[in-house]
Amino acid sequence: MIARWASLGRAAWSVGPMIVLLAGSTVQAQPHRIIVDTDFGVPPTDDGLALILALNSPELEILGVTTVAGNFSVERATSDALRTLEIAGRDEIPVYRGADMPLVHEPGDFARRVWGEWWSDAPPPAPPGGFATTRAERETAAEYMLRTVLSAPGEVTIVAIGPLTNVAMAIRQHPEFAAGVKQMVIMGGAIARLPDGHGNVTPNAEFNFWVDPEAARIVLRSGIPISLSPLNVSRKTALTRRWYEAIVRVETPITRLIATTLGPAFERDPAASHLMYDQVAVASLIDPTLVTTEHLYVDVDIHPGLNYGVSVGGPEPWPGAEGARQMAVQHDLDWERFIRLFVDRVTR
Ligand SMILES: [Ca+2]
Repeated sequence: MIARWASLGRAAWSVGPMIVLLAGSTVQAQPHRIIVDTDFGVPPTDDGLALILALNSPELEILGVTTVAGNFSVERATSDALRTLEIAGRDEIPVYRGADMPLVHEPGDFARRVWGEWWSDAPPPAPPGGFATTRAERETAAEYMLRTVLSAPGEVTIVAIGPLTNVAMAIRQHPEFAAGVKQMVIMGGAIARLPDGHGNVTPNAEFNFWVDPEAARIVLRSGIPISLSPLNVSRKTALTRRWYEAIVRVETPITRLIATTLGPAFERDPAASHLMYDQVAVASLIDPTLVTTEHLYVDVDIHPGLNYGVSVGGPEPWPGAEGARQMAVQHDLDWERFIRLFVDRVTR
């Protein structure tokens, strides 16, 4: 009998090793069946590289890609996702267009000045090589998530690497959705209690949660088992020229794309270094032993003003966070093993 990792007795986060020992031999467990929910951009954006990592990893089976407004408009996220799948030769994977705006957050002058074009209604620019010949599906992202999860309760994992608008809408649309999701890996938040926990869009707020704080709070409070990949762990990464060169040394359609889109940055500045936010979230599902976690209650401030979109984590609930749930918070990373896995997979 193959031991199910879910029975290994871990609390809020139950992903164990994908390889189980059986009578002295190693056996590949079933791949995680995942939906990738993303504010996508063509590689080398972190979403683009994270999707390539997922595509080339046998531990993961991508059921569908859902898009959301975040780094870019949802229209650009969608056309870039379709084109990237086409370049990767994986355009059989369906893409579902999601929310074009956060649940509540209205874009102001600050939003238009800082990073991110979630508010933009400009037509998407053509991705490298032109728009994909494939189209997004007719269903919305939330409809697709609902249908997929409710038809296979307890089997589908959502890897959410953008604002959480689509997932919050699915939770709101059906009372059994949250209980049906097997687990989520979420890139989002910044936890001041742990090292490197400052924000990246406001002093304390991380971008994904700040774009849609109300959605983040709905998802974090939903009871779905969550592994949170906040800025604390993203900041343990550095995609430098050394690793870029290891990638483009291998010739594939994807590495040629990366050479085209990332090469100029290293030509301008050989010492450039890029954080790998969404790639860590995906890698932590491929191999949970890559990250160190601490179980904390995490909640998100949805009050307009100073702390809008700020995530706060603590060992016990506190006044104002009575509805907060405990989750595994990633805060450290085995960098060498992570980057070697990343380069190996991206160059396959
Ligand atoms: Ca993202």
